[in-house]
Amino acid sequence: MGTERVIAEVGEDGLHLHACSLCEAMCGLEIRVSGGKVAGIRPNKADAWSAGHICPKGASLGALHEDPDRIRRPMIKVDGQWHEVDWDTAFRRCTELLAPIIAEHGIGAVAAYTGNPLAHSFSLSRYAAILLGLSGMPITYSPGTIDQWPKNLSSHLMYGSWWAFPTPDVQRTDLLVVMGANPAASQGSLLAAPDIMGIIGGIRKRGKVIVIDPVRTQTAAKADEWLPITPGTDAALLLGVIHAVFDEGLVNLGQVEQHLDGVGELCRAVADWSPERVCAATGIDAERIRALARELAGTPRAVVYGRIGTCNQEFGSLASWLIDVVNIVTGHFDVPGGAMFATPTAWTVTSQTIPGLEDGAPNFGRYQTRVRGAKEVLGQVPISCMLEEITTPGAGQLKALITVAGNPVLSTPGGDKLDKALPHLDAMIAVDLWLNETTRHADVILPGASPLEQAHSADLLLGAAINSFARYSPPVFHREDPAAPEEWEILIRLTGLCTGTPAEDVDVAALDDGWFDYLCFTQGLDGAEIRKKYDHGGPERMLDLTLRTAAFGDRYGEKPDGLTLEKLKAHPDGINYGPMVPRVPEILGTADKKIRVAPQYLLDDLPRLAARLERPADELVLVSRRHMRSNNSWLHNVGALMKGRDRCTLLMHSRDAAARGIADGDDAEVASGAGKIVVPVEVTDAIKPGVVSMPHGWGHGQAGTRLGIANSSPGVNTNILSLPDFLDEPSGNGALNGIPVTVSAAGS
Ligand SMILES: Nc1nc2c(c(=O)[nH]1)N[C@H]1C(S)=C(S)[C@@H](COP(=O)(O)OP(=O)(O)OC[C@H]3O[C@@H](n4cnc5c(=O)[nH]c(N)nc54)[C@H](O)[C@@H]3O)O[C@H]1N2
Ligand SMILES: Nc1nc2c(c(=O)[nH]1)N[C@H]1C(S)=C(S)[C@@H](COP(=O)(O)OP(=O)(O)OC[C@H]3O[C@@H](n4cnc5c(=O)[nH]c(N)nc54)[C@H](O)[C@@H]3O)O[C@H]1N2
Ligand code: SF4
Ligand SMILES: [Mo]
Repeated sequence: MGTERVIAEVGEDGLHLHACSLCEAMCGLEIRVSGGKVAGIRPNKADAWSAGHICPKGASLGALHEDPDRIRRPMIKVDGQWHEVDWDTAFRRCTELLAPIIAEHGIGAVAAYTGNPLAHSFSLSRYAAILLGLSGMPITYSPGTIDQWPKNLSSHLMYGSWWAFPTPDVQRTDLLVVMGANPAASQGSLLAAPDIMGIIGGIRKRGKVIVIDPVRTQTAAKADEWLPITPGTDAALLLGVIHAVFDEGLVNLGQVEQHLDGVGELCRAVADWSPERVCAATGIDAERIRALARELAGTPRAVVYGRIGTCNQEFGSLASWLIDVVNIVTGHFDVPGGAMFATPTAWTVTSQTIPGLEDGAPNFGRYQTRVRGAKEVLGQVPISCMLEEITTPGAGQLKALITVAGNPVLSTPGGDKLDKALPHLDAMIAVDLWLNETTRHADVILPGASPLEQAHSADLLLGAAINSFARYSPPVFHREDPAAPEEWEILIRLTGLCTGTPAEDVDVAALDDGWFDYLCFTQGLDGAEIRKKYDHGGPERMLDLTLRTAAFGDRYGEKPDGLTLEKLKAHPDGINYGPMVPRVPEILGTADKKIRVAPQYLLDDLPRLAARLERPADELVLVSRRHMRSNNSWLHNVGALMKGRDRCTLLMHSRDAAARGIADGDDAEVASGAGKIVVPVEVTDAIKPGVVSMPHGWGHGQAGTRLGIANSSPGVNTNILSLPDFLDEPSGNGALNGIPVTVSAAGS
């Protein structure tokens, strides 16, 4: 490999090996530091996982770190003015604000919203669980219910394991069907794979790639075939495919056959759903649907992969379930080249079963929301409920909010109304790095470290990784204030505060030990004994535990060659244990170790889909999209990523535009049952007529934010159009795709 690399110590000039925390591709990076500043970021070709892949976002981590707008010291708001304060003052302020609310109204008046970056931080994700689990807050919110909740639900019901997601084995498949995902932008979701578009290019060379999406995305443009589908009808299409598989005698249950329960019910359930019945609603010919069934059944290594377009929609749970069913009935489940379960190198708290929900029971609605009466599903209620819980007076009204790494004002349905409601809270504490559309409403902002001041190790995403992989990267820089608490400590202090101890007095080490002991207990280990092996607590101790007690771990000496954090640190390019392996039945959490292919809870939702087929077609519906150079709402403050033309546009088919007298670049007014926005139109033929598409995460330029670059190209917030009660009913997930809208030339 040429000359030996010399790796610099934390904070020193020279070469650092790090990893990008922005998406599931988890690219390994070489970061050159000179004069205490980032001099260059390149892909690490020797990385055992990503082997030299990078995208423009990874190269921008230096700009994120150096962003003058990034919050570096805690801030408190007094009489509407922000003041930087020391940490002790900030924690005292949290106590002053929260303690009286809890004393008067109880902990039920406090809620937390924990956002997407948690999934990319081994530390935040492990410690957020303390806040969510031990603070006593009865209801907490997250973007999970505008993301993958339908998939959690189908995995819970089918496999008795709510975070076990069948992952397409893209490295070894010869036919990939992509539904409602655009990896060319997202780089893969619930599919951790480095250079996913390179892998897809490889599938095309040896086989075929089909994209089912209302938009001819960059992924579709690079595929063999694009099947434009009517938004929200994936479940109907999949039922048609499964019907054809049974009808044409193509069923092949493969090696999981003996582990399946409910195949008879499945066969009866799909009997009514012929391709001929669903073709009009889906917009895909019956013959094409039958041919798809034959292609899938006839290709030894084939797989259907569905992602956010199949979740964030009216029938997300049915679609999530049926994607797995198609893979099962065509012999592409738990086998190389099909849908497989990953073997994570470290386990996460999400692998724990929720008490009362063992065995994949549909035991939901254990509590309801106060205002809407929305039922809890897997411990979450729809995020759109948070607004009404703040604005509706009465016993149980939400008086205080803690946000951790989230920007619900831009990211969630009705964010514009949330924006108006947040100032009415009695207290709001934000754990965040920027003064943005949400955090501007806080009373206290507690900043964590920049991505280059944090150690990195893959976490949640290992559960959907195409190779079993582990890597630990130390921070590149020390924090400016070496005494600043890390985010895990902030979360522990807030947890303590919720349970009655002033934040500044919380015994951080005791809570950390208690949580560690509990995690040890779940592994059959005695925490007090195990703790003796460590001279410090915190996330690294937690990471070591979860590595050592996972599939490749040394189990504290039982398997001397096994993985430990120490060993991982000696391999800065990471350790790759190779591709996915069959895991049925061992992975199943169902009592009888069977896969439930036809859960009654989901069968009960079929009449709702049948009613949808009878509904007259909407004139126009809105779907969402992502762009390679953004990351939900929070990368728009990086100049290098904002170059080029405006990305916050409405994509509209030329026929639909012409019918409304709209030309490319014109401003249009888009209206839904929830609100109205004005946005420039990009006229195209790369979208199904009757569908328009907008990116989310825009709508900057709000007074009181500190986002110099983002605010100069603000865009508009598409979630003003999202309907708070338009849901995938079984999971409570928001339907942010398929929203009926009208579009007219602005000012007409
Ligand atoms: N660059 C970048 N990468 C990201 C993110 C980002 O914001 N920017 N966000 C990250 C996050 S949080 C996530 S969850 C992932 C998501 O990753 P992906 O699931 O790949 O998400 P998108 O790129 O939005 O692609 C969703 C596709 O679904 C299509 N679609 C909409 N409605 C329907 C429908 O009813 N049926 C079908 N079949 N398709 C439909 C849309 O047209 C779109 O092309 O990306 C992650 N990666
Ligand atoms: N219309 C529409 N809306 C959508 C979607 C869609 O497809 N369409 N997708 C949805 C999806 S999948 C998701 S996941 C959500 C995302 O919803 P959110 O998680 O609420 O939104 P983000 O924009 O990811 O906000 C991340 C926040 O974390 C902060 N942050 C970044 N890094 C760190 C860190 O290390 N520590 C801390 N404490 N804070 C940090 C940022 O400043 C920002 O405030 O958006 C959803 N909204
Ligand atoms: S954002 Fe780009 S560089 Fe970072 S992990 Fe994803 S693909 Fe890699
Ligand atoms: Mo997401």
